[in-house]
Amino acid sequence: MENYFQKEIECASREELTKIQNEKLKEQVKHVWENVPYYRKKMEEKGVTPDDIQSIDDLHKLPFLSKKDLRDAYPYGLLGVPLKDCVRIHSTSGTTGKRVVAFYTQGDIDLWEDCCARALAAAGATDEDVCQVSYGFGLFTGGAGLNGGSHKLGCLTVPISSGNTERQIMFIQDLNATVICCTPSYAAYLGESMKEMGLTAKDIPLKAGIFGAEAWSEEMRHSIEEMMGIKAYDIYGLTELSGPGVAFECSEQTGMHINEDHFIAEIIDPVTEEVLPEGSKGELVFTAIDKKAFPMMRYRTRDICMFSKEKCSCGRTFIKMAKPMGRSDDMLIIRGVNVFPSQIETVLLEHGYQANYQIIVDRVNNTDTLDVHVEMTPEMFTDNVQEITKRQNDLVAGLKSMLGLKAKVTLVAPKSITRSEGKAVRVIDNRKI
Ligand code: DLL
Repeated sequence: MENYFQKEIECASREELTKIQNEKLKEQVKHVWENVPYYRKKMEEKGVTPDDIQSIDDLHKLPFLSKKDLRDAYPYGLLGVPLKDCVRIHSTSGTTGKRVVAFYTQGDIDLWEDCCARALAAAGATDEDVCQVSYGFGLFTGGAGLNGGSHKLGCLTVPISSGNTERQIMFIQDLNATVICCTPSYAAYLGESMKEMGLTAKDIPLKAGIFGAEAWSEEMRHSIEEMMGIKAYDIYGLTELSGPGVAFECSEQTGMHINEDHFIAEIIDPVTEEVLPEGSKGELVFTAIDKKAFPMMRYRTRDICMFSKEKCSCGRTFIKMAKPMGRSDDMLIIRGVNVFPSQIETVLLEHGYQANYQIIVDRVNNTDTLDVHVEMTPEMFTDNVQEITKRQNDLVAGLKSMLGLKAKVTLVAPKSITRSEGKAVRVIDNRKI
């Protein structure tokens, strides 16, 4: 039986949802107009006033916000409430430029935790479960968000944070953890470590995992599910919009339901900024309609994605987003060809490798080079040069057919690529362009 946290709203009719969105949007536009001079100026420049926004059909009239705006307004320029009404900040893990700092009122945290509780419930969690939260705690939103959601649902919550893999496995076994939350790359690492310790799925009490914060493929899902004997659910979110829980997967596992009573989603053409028709692939844009301290209006996520409005067997009526297919800003352009790291990952997993790889891009004699370092699994590890060459050639052919590009593939020993306890570092771009 499907499990919900807030069934009434999660399964509301389209009419009810639209009514909620219309009302919240109007109120939110008034809120930013009155309290966020930075955004009011943008509206004025576009000749839009709150009176022009009467329903979600008018959303397209509003100006966008982008990462650049967040940088320009750093740190307080987009605050929607007095600082004394804020109770917490979180920040992105970005490595370049200023980090994004997002602010929360107690009410904002409350609705964020509701979103995370919905995600956990959709993965089958109840107050009978022990939920190990192995996302990082601190400025990163993963730990705090899922921790709050787990509390709301009444799970026995284990706020262990990431790292110390042996202790993670010991707690899972000793405390009988049934649900685990972490990045998919850390889940894969945990799975491998369990295998090395001689543990099989039967020795591990886990039944579900909530994995997100980075791209992961279907193949990786199957491999984690098999190693841990669980069902692996995807969860999506970003700091600017609270954190995890903007969208979450249900038992159907065919996309993530967007929490539409809190976030209105659009798909735009990243170049022309036009809203694209249903079913198109483009950049995801979100408007947070009831978050007060950091009210993001038409925020350009840079994530490339598409929606599905098909009826879902789980009973939820929220539209679904596909797994993000890459970011418009981490798309590599190699010899003029657009390459997403996720495409390379798909080829590796199809050939029986785990998602332990690194993509190294460089420019030699004015030509881009693409090197992919891939770890062999312990089962395929060998020092037979012929065997390794054959394996490498197979991957070169697979990548050529996926990308239309010749890559150099180097197979490396198991566990020789540095593991991440949070988001994995997949790409090293040495080009000085
Ligand atoms: O990663 C929030 C989060 C924490 C989501 C835990 C899920 C679980 P940021 O650090 O601000 O926030 O990074 C946001 O990560 O724009 C996507 O590019 C990427 N991302 C997040 N979830 C997924 C996912 C958190 N399920 C950025 N699949 C987003 C693919 C994801 N990419």
